[in-house]
Amino acid sequence: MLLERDTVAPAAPSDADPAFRADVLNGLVDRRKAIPARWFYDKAGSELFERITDLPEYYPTRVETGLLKAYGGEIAAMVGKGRAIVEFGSGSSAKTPHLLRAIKPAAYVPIDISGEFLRESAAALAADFPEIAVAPVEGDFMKPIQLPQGIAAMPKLGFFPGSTIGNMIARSSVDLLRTMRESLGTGAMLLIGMDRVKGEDILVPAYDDAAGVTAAFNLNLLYRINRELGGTIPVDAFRHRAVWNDLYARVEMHLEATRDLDFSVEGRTFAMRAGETIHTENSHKYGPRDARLLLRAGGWSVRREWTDADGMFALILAEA
Ligand code: AVJ
Repeated sequence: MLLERDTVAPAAPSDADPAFRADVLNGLVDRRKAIPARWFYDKAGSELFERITDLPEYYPTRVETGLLKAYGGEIAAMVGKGRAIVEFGSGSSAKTPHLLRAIKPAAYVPIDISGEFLRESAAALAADFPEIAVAPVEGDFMKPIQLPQGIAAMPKLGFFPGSTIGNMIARSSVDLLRTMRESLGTGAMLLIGMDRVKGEDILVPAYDDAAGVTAAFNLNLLYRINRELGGTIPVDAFRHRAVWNDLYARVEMHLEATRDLDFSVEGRTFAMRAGETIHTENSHKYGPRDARLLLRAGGWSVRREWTDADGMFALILAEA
């Protein structure tokens, strides 16, 4: 007797985010598999990222927060009064209070793709700063942003901390800087954080911590694919890898298959050999002149730069 057998997983009813679905399926079909880093940030991923920022090995958040605290007064003096602050990829908005206290803007617009996370942090900030109009915008900051009505007339200060720009290859970061310039309008300024090139002995542990939080952050992407796209990825057959790519001046994160395996996502099947990886993140690092050149290419003139004593991280103020 011929046994009936399910050969293909039934396609999940596609109430999934179509952009997520497209990025995952296109990324897995490629010979060199890669999924854009922006998909790390579902609720669990955003929470894991917050834990990363507290890790002893992950210096960027601590150093940048220190710079904001130390130089908030100088930044405020150069930025002037009456601006609205627009933060790109605000996440938990953890660094924002330091900037709001120094600059005392009329309005604050956090933009983030993780809607739930965005609303929670915006509400907390609004309670702490009752004199500032807080107007969150849920969306992808890579696309031109329609800013809320009330703040359209105010001059803007874009705030793009955390070296988030480092997730983009050069061409995309130039595109983004130009899009930001357009979204922010005439007379805009931009305060951007950029992580510096430094030794592998510091860079690699920052992305491969002893407690395994970064590994959990990376692997969470596979759980998200399984959950939201009806995937059958054997997550325990993957391991987290962080490597310094010197030619491209970036730390890369990968998910490496520890054995030959196959799985399906939305009814399509994929096979991977042991050692093959899914490339999940680039985190580019910049020398002082690299950073300034990138900003100029994106249409911004650098006004000033602040760094810590060890030159780990830079905060750069530019104007349109
Ligand atoms: C949020 C993009 C700045 O690249 O350092 C941290 C993300 N990935 N650990 C970074 C991240 C792994 C982070 N950014």
